[in-house]
Amino acid sequence: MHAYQRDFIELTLRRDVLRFGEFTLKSGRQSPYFFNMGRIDSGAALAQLGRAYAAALVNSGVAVDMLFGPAYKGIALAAATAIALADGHGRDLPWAYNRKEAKNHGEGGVLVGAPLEGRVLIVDDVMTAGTAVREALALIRAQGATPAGVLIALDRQERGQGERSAAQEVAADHGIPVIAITSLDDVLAYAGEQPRLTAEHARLLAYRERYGVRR
Ligand code: OMP
Repeated sequence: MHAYQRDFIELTLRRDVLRFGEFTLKSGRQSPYFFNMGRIDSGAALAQLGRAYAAALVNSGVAVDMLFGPAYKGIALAAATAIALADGHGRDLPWAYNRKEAKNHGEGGVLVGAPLEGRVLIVDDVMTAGTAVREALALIRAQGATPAGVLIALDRQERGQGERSAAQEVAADHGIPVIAITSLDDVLAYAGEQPRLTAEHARLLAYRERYGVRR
C-alpha cells in the first residue's frame, strides 16, 4: 500500500466517510461497511481528498487531457482534483461537469466548463455496479471526446451480473483503466493491521467471500 492510500484510509475513518455497521446498498446488498463521501464536508478535508485523487492519477501514469465530474457528487471531486494537480504537480488541466437537467436560459445546455475534447478522465466517488460511470462515458462519447479512464476513491470490487467486478467490466467494455485511490482489498489490509478493527476485518472478509470477485 502506498503512503497516500494509507493516509486516505485514515482520513476516511477520521471523517466518518468509511463506517462499519449494517448498510443497504443501491444494489440491495447488505454491507458491513459504507463509504459516504458526503462526510468530506470541510475545506481541509476536501483539499486532502483532492491530493489523494491527484496522487492516484499521477501514480497510475495514465495520460489525460482534461477532467470531468459527473453531477452531482463528481463535480466537487473533479474540482478538488484539478486544484491538487495544479498546486501539487504543476499540471493545469481543463475541467468540466454536467447538469442533471438541461438549462434553457443563460448559457444553456448540460455541460459547464471546458469543452469536452481529447482524453477525458471521469472523477467519481465509489463504484459498485458502475451505473453512474456508464452514463458519464456515454456523455463524453456523444461529444466526440475520448474517455481516458475513471478515477474513483473506492473500488468495492464486487461482482456485477457476472463473475467480474463493475470496474473490471467497465475497463474491458470500454478499453479504459479504472484507477482507484483504494479498493476493498486495501481496506481489508488496513483493518487487518489494526487490533481495534479485528471484528470489522472478519465481517469484511465474509462479505468479500460472498460478493467479491473471484481471486
Ligand atoms: P454504482 O453507480 O452502482 O456503481 O454505485 C455507486 C454509488 O452507490 C455511489 O455513487 C453511491 O451513490 C452509492 N454507494 C456509496 O456511496 N458508497 C458505498 O459504499 C456503496 C454505495 C452503493 O450503494 O453501492
